[in-house]
Amino acid sequence: EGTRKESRGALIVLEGLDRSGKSSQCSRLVSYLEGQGISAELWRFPDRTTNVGQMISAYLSNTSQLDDHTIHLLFSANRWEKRSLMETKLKTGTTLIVDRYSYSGVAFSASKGLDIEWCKAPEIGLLAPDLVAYLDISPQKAAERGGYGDERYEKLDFQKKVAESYKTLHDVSWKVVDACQPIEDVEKQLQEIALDCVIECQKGKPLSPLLW
Ligand code: FDM
Ligand code: MG
Repeated sequence: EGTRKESRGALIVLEGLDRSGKSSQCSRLVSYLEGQGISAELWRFPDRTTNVGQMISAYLSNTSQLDDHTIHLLFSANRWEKRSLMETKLKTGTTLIVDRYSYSGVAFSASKGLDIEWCKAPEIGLLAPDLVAYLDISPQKAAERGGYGDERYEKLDFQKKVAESYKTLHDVSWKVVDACQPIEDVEKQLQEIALDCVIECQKGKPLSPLLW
């Protein structure tokens, strides 16, 4: 009835280097949650389907060149343009499993030498994740997995810088998962921490803005 507060969904973000297994773990996690009767959707940033996303995609595939600040703000704009839909989904009870978010935005741009505080500024006021799971793998191990594509940033030297930038962003609330374990073990750990998070949100943990 009208007075009963529906429980909200959780905003769960997976971060990590390229080839850390984020994308496959995100889809496995969505299937798992759905199997538990939890409404869940897979999201990813950049979201290449929007106009801004197409500009980002062209930049990543090296078909366009953009100033480092400009592309940083486009990545941020790509999150801002999805913010209100994100809030609606969460408030109507859908859990979002998000493949990369603001932390990728800051880690990748800071790795090019941009001031880290400048990088964080446009992210302020986006929705704060309820959980950040970091799939931890060394840049060397990730590179050994093969499968780096031809996109900008998919190079060992740059990934080493990104790994260092992620380290400066880590805070105690992050759940660090060893991404070098067998894929099923990584999956199990993510299921446990995600389910705990979903339950916490169902119990009324408030949705809050990202503040850093
Ligand atoms: N990336 C991703 C950024 O540089 N900033 C961002 O804000 C985001 C979300 O884009 F190299 C980088 C990270 C990666 C590239 O991401 C494309 P996917 O996950 O490989 O599509
Ligand atoms: Mg990639």
